[in-house]
Amino acid sequence: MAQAATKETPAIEAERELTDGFHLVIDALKLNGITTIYGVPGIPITDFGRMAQAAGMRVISFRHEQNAGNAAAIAGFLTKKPGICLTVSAPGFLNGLTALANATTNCFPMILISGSSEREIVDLQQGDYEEMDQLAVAKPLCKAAYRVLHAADIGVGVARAIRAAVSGRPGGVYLDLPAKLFSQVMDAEAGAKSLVKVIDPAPAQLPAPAAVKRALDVLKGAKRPLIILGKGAAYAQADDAIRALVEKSGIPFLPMSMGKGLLPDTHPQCAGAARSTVLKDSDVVMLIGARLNWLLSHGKGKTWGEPHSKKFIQIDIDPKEMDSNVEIVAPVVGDIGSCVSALLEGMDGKWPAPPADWINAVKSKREDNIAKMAPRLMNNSVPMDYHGALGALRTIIKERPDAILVNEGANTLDLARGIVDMYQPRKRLDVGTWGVMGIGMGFAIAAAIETGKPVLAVEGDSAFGFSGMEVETICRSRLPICVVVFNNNGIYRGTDVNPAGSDVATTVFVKDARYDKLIEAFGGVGVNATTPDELKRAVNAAMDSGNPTLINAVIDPAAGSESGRIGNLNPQSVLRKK
Ligand SMILES: Cc1ncc(C[n+]2csc(CCOP(=O)(O)OP(=O)(O)O)c2C)c(N)n1
Ligand SMILES: [Mg+2]
Repeated sequence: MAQAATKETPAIEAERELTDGFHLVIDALKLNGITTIYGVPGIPITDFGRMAQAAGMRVISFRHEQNAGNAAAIAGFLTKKPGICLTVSAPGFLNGLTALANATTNCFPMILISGSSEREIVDLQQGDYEEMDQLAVAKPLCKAAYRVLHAADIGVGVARAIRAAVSGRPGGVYLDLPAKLFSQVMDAEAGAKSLVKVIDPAPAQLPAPAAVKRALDVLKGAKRPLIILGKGAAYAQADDAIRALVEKSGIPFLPMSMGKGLLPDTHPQCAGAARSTVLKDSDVVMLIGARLNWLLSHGKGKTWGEPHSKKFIQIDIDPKEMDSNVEIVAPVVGDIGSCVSALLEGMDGKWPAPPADWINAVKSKREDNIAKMAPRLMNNSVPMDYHGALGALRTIIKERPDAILVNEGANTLDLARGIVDMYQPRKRLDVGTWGVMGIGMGFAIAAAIETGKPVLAVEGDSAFGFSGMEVETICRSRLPICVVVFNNNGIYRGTDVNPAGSDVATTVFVKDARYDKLIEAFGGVGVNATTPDELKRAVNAAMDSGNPTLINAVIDPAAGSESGRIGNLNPQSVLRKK
């Protein structure tokens, strides 16, 4: 081999010793174990995508950057490594930015890498192709934003982006790579040396022993304790320790939407079906990776019973989270795995069980509510209502607990959250902190790619529309994704009428649309399901075959309610009531 090499011309040898920006970015990502990119090609990153594929990376092209960004974000949530979204300049960047901001809000680690136009021209606003000062635009919307101008800085730039995304509270990072950077050339050996393999990108952050003791003292004094598990707890991948803590304490737990499945929803301590009772009547609440934001009514008001009647313990990696809405009497700051382990260690052998009257009160409320719901879930009405259709899907997830459930919509979201029990951690992926529509197909695609598990995406017909074109991406990549569109002819309901003019009402879509036909255009399987039995059969067939499938589930247009379960957040006009 060495001999053959010496026979080559000096020109080729010289070329061999050079590298460039394209290759350095690819090498930097690969060196850090990043193997998948979600994006949309175009100037100046088309060749970058090609070269990344040639270098053995998985590069999945989407039909819109927002969906690629959502895919990257949820890849980050599922793997604890930053998901990568790759876009072109200005418009592509902006399309990806919504996903980056959403990832930051939800504490998902991702890196949006966008090509950008010539700095000299952008800075003088001389009108370059897709001119925009992307770094300035991104900054307020993400956790950190960096620009790399020199090939020799690519290693450090990528390292900083990775660290910023996953350390402490995870979030979105923007990495601006100007077009010129990609073709910049440097000596290959110096280039290789300039790369940084990030050591310990998300260092453990241990809680102070005094904070752990304080929390345990408060918990021990509780008469009606409650544990709330947020999606931060799911992200932590400290599943065994969390389960051990909950079970050793004997305390009822309430999972937030994406915290569902950390312990099964059918666990005897699960208070999911007694939510309003436990929030109102508990006296000590321990939050694990859950924030006291709007989803928990900010920790105050009617939902929480008597004012100031509660003590909060909060486990969070971000010290600024403490006291953000109400006083936290026992803050435990650190990474969730370390905090939960420290709490477990601090619970001595005979930790007292919570008072029996509290446990029994929660249990009887839960059983009442479950019994009340049961007949509704078995109804076979045609057209289907949400309960009948979700009753069928609930059985499917029970039988296939390792499938991933993606869920968005209003009624479709809120009712599925309550009805479909989850059994394993990180299996429920949904609209998160913002209640954003449009995550569906991006989340489903990345979930299938990152985990290799089958995915069931339960989508309101409106919600589906935000990312529906990605069924082509699903078919192209032959992903085991079954999309069920809950088709009630519109947003919340399909029955609104415009009182004036000829345009249809703002919440209403084409009546009796056949979403199943969309996927057939790309070679997927389309099914129209009008009964719970048909729906169940079609989903089971999709999950067994692994074929990309879209089921149009015909739902009674009158079945839903305004904004699902959060209609109270709508401002009201006094004039409207005239
Ligand atoms: C990006 C974004 N745009 C708009 C909304 C407002 N919104 C909330 S739910 C929803 C759609 C609800 O309809 P659908 O998905 O059909 O669910 P349904 O209640 O009909 O089951 C919309 C548009 C949002 N949450 N996010
Ligand atoms: Mg709808």
